[in-house]
Amino acid sequence: MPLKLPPLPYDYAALEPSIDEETMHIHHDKHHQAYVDKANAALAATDWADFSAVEILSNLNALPEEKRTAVRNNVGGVANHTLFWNCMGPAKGGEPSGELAAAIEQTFGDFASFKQLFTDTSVNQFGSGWGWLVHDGSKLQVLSTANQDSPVSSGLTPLLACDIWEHAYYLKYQNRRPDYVAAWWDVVDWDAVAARLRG
Ligand code: MN3
Repeated sequence: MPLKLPPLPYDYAALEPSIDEETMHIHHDKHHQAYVDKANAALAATDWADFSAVEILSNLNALPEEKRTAVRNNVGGVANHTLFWNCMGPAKGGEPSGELAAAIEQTFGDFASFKQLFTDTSVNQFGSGWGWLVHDGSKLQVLSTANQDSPVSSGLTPLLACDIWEHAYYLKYQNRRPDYVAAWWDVVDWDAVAARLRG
C-alpha cells in the first residue's frame, strides 16, 4: 500500500489564532500531499513500498543508495507532518500532568525550563527543520533536526514536534519565528504527547 495523506484530525480553522486557516490548508493539502506523492515515487520499484513510514525511516541505510536522499526527505516529511498534526488540537496548551509532567521535571528541572529549552532550540535551528521532544529509551531529550530528518532514523522516539519551516508560519508571522513558536504552545495537545510516552 502506498503512503497516504491522513485527513487533519480537526477543522482547518481549529487552531486559530495560533495557526491560521489558510496556512493549515496550504500546509496540509499542498505541502504534506507533496511529501506523500514524492515519497511514493521514490519508494516505487523498491522493496520498501509496503512498509510504514516509521519502518522505512528506521532503516534508511537499507534503502538503495540512489533512493536514500529522496526517501529521507519525503518519507521524513510524511511522518513528521502526521505527527505534527496529532501533537496539536483546539483549546489545548497549558501544561502536562501525570507521568509526562514527572518525566519533564526529572530531566529539565521544571516545565518552564523545558519550555524555554524547547523554544530556544526550535527558534535557533538554522534554516528549515523541526524542534522535538523525544525519548531515547531511558530519558527525555530536546533537540532539533534539519530539513525533514526524523529522530526515528537515530533510534529515538518522537513525542512532540514543532514544524519550523517557513511554510508553517510565514503567511501569518512572516520572519517572526519566535512569535509563531510562542503561539504554538497554546495548541499543544499534552494528552496526545503523554499517550506517545506511554507507548
Ligand atoms: Mn511543514
